[in-house]
Amino acid sequence: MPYYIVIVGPAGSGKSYLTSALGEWLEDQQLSVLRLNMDPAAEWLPYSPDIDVREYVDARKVMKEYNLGPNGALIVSVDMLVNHIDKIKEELDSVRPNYVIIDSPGQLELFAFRTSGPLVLDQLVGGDRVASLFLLDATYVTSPSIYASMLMLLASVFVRLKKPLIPVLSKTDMVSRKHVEKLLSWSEDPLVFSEALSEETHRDIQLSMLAQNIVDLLENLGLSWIPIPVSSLTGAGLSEVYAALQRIFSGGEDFLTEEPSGRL
Ligand SMILES: Nc1nc2c(ncn2[C@@H]2O[C@H](COP(=O)(O)OP(=O)(O)OP(=O)(O)O)[C@@H](O)[C@H]2O)c(=O)[nH]1
Ligand SMILES: [Mg+2]
Repeated sequence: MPYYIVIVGPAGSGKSYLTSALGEWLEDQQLSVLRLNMDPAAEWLPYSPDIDVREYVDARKVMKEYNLGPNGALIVSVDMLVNHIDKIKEELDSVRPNYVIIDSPGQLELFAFRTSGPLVLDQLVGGDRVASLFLLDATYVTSPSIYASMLMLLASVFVRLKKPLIPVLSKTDMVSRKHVEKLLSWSEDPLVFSEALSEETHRDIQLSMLAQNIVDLLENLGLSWIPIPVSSLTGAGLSEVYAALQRIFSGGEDFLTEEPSGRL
């Protein structure tokens, strides 16, 4: 059975580009990949999806038909997907790839925090092994407080999706090496993170304590919070992402899925 990789993250964080880059990387390792676009509102994708939910529900049509705004249309569209799950699953089962990469909808909160998003995902994955990649956009995480809020968002998404979750720092080719190193230093040492947060917030005691509280929360949830730096443009970090996925899927052993099939 395939392994499922669900790519989640805030709007514009690089989900679709990572779907594309990771898909190509896996195919380079002679693994077959099925790319599933789960965003009914996607206008353009940097890859050609093997399964596309827009063929079942198109948010643009829903918007016109029901006189809704973009967010309302996305909510209704994801709700409507529930009715098409059997067909989508049938499409999936007919291919039997090694990996299924699911590119999730742009509006994270409409997907993860409402009822139907996680429901659709659970029905798609069934009992197969699954891990999610949570994207932290390196161009966006520019201060300790943004980093803190992103880690809390990561915890919230984990609580909703209930899938093993790997934090990934996306778009690292767009920022300096120094910026990436600074970010990693916050991740690797709660004291450094705490000090940075304290400095940013002019020594606000409660906010300074937040760093340790967040680290404790993530630790208690069994989550790693040290992101893997990647670039979908250069391919940097993709092998580390693969290794982290393998650790989840197979307890560290690097083996193929049970029924390896040819390239798609
Ligand atoms: N330089 C660089 N740009 C990237 C990378 N990943 C994504 N981008 C750019 O970031 C923008 C958003 O990327 P997407 O992959 O569409 O992001 P997304 O999370 O799928 O966006 P939504 O689905 O709209 O929420 C695009 O303009 C990409 O060109 C990267 O690794 N490097
Ligand atoms: Mg996208």
